[in-house]
Amino acid sequence: MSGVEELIERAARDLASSSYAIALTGAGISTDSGIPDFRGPNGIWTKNPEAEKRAYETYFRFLRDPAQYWHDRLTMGTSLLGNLQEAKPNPAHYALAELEKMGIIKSVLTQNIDGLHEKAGSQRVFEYHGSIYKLRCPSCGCRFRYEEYDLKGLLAEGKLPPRCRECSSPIKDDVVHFNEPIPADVAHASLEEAHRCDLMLICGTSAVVYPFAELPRVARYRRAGSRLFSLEQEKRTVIIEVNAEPTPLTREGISDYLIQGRLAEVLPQIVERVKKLRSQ
Ligand code: CNA
Repeated sequence: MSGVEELIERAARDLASSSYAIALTGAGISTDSGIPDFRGPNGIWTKNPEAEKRAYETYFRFLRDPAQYWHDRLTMGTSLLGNLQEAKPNPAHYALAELEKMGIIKSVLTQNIDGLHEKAGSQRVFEYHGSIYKLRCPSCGCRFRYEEYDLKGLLAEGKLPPRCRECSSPIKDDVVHFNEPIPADVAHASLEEAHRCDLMLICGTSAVVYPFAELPRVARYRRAGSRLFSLEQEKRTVIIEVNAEPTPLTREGISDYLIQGRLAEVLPQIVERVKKLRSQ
């Protein structure tokens, strides 16, 4: 067995014996669906650091002038990530959905905004940085589908910005931009999952964007006695990374081991091994 095969076997055994496994995912799980990541060797920020600097302004532009923000969104060019709506899940997304169906993975906490986990069949997904398919009210937290608003009509009638149907505040896209707080509901639910899990499978994230990158640390260093802590989970959380390259989690020893490879190849192999173990 090669080193990677041994680690795939180890991950399958760890998953099969876990009682509350969760997956954390980042842009790397969607590169095989044709969506570029940000910080991999061909990432958007790696190739265009100026675009990253501009992205730090986006949320402030919304706060300063929501009508102008929406005007620009509706009248200017395409997204940096291309046409995300066209993208299809790849074998890595399906593998996580299958592990959930098998009762092993209890939730997916994703930084991705592309909706591909749901398209692959994952049921319990927390979209930490929002979704391209939704709008959100920053004041009261309500979310709406894009179809519920006639944005082009509001633009034509000079009635931007769109307003929340519950509290009338200006609403924005659900995607969380730099400097924007993580919506309270997903922030709270994700923290709870990180406290609760006994296995964390971290897939395709450079683990440098906070507060998401805090979640593996929460799982590693959670303290006995926490309100969210049950006796059953007092053993050390197993933290597995699957990534094309080492990350700060690897280097700081937050993860127990790294399976270095392509997610669309590694995750389906893990699922196959889990199935074999279960049938023995
Ligand atoms: P990132 O910082 O771009 O890191 C991606 C990581 O995945 C890197 O370490 C890569 O080496 C690794 N990687 C890339 N492709 C593969 C692969 N096929 N197999 C294994 N590993 C791979 O992305 P993060 O998610 O860590 O950063 C968080 C940002 C990125 C969030 O705000 C996201 O919203 C944002 N983002 C999302 C998408 C999406 O929704 N698909 C795409 C690009 C960026």
